[in-house]
Formats: sequence, C-alpha cells, structure tokens
Amino acid sequence: MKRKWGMTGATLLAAVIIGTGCGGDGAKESASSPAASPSSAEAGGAGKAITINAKNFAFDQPEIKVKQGEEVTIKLVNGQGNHALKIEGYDQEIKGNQTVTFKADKAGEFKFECSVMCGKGHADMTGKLIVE
Ligand SMILES: [Cu+2]
Repeated sequence: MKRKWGMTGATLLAAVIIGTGCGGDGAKESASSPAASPSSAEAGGAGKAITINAKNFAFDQPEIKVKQGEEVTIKLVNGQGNHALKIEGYDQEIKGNQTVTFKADKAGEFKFECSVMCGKGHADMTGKLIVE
C-alpha cells in the first residue's frame, strides 16, 4: 500500500514538473482565467458586480446603487496609490485589488470612504452606497 502511494506521488510530481516546464502558454492561460470567471455564478444570477477604481484621491464611482436583498460583489482596483474602501453600516472593508461579496439586506444610504491613510486628499475619498 505504502509503495503504491509513493508511486502515485512521484507520478504526480513528475507531471507537475513536466507541466511547469512547458513554459509560456500554460502561464498565459492561468493568468486569464480568474478574470473570466463570473462572480455572479454563486448568487444564481441575482447578484450585482461592481468594479470601483481608486486613484489619488477619488473613487471613480462616488455613488453605488443596488437593490435591497441583492447579492453585491464589489471589486476595488487601485489604479493609482494605495486605497481601501470601507462601507459604514455594512461593516465591509475592501482592500486594494480585492473583491468582497455581501448581501445588501438593509435599505438606506451608507457612506463609504477610503480606510488607508493615503495622503493629503484622503479625506476627499468618500462616496455613498444606496440600497433601495
Ligand atoms: Cu485614503
């Protein structure tokens, strides 16, 4: 039994080494697949995906509108500088180049702001999440 497992492990290892040895094409494929995966798949198509771009010192979408009960996926892209997005009242913090999914179960207006001390324009980096 032990021998058999050992063989399997060696075979897998060899396959991995051969696989990575192939170079360029494989790396390209794996780099493009995460971006292509639809984030709304888990939510059964009912979700809303939003990408927010941050720069010094603003978010490109100062207002986000979603429907109450909707599954919301927010991705924060740091196009310039280092920023994070914190939504008050929803207890959500999205760090730079990360994605967060949550259910917008509370209606109302919720302020969001940059939660990284990014420089002199930091205080201007605010916006609103509107759940209606
Ligand atoms: Cu900031």
